[in-house]
Amino acid sequence: MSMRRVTGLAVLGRAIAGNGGATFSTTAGSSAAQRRQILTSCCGHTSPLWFTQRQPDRFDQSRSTVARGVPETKRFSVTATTLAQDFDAKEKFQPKDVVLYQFEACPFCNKVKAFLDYYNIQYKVVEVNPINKKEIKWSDYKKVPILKVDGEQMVDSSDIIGKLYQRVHPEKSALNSEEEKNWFRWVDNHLVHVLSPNIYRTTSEALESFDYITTHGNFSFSERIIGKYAGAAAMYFISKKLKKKHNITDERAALYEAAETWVDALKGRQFLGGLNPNLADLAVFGVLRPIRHLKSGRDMVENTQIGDWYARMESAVGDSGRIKA
Ligand SMILES: N[C@@H](CCC(=O)N[C@@H](CS)C(=O)NCC(=O)O)C(=O)O
Repeated sequence: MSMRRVTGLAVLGRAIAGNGGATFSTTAGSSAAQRRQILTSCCGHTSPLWFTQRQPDRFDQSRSTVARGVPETKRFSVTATTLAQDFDAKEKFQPKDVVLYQFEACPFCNKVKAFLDYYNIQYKVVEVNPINKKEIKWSDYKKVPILKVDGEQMVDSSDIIGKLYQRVHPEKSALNSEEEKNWFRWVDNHLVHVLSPNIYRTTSEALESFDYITTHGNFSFSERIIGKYAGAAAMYFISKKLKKKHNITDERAALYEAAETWVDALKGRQFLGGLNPNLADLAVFGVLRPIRHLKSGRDMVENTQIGDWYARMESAVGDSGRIKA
């Protein structure tokens, strides 16, 4: 297997947990261009304009009324109205042709998928080969996710979610409260960085992760077989560097702490959004979904309180709107 393929797999491996800008020396023999590819491949952080927009909205007012505790008799009707509004919103925006260009395990792509699934938007998936990225040659943007909505190209997971939200809820703007905004950002700024050191923590976990990545991703037969071992070995070492870069001493402790921090943020509510998930709920769920059934995800659910919220999210998000090719 060529070094180019190994580094390509390493790119995807790092992409699964969205670690940007790590420096490392484990791919001895890789060219400067290949190293540059790895250094630039992952997951920059942007603060799109729509983060700063804020507007009160009917929907959130009714939600906070419930939180403040209206009398039982009124509560049912407020709750029912809130749920009905969310249900209506889910049916409102139905574009004809939605195509997601993605890496199956990329956290940013999974944020977008959680949104599409929650709002029952049907979409096709084009799995991009991380090594040659030939499926997105047509675009000037060289990362995933890219979403095409009735021919319109949208890029950057947060921008995509912001734009889609405004189409689903034209009467309001995305990220309505400081709380939702801050936790939405926390996903990109903190949570994704904790994932990679966990899923490649030991050689067997790195192999388990690459087994998942290579079976779900777009790889040729030989890339799949060799990539599993080469990618796992590369990522095992890279993840140690990432751990240092993000000042993580005990990766599992950091994962559990992130999970508990999130549960604390819920303050006893079903979702951060109250009775329904908001964009921060969807983002946290999106990035955790690919790791949930890996050892790190199983450990996280066994050792923290996050399992109940995760299960509620699974049922709120429901079946995927992904159209089988
Ligand atoms: N800020 C972007 C980050 C996207 C990103 O870094 N994607 C990675 C995969 S997780 C990628 O496409 N890397 C490949 C490359 O840059 O060559 C977002 O939120 O969508």
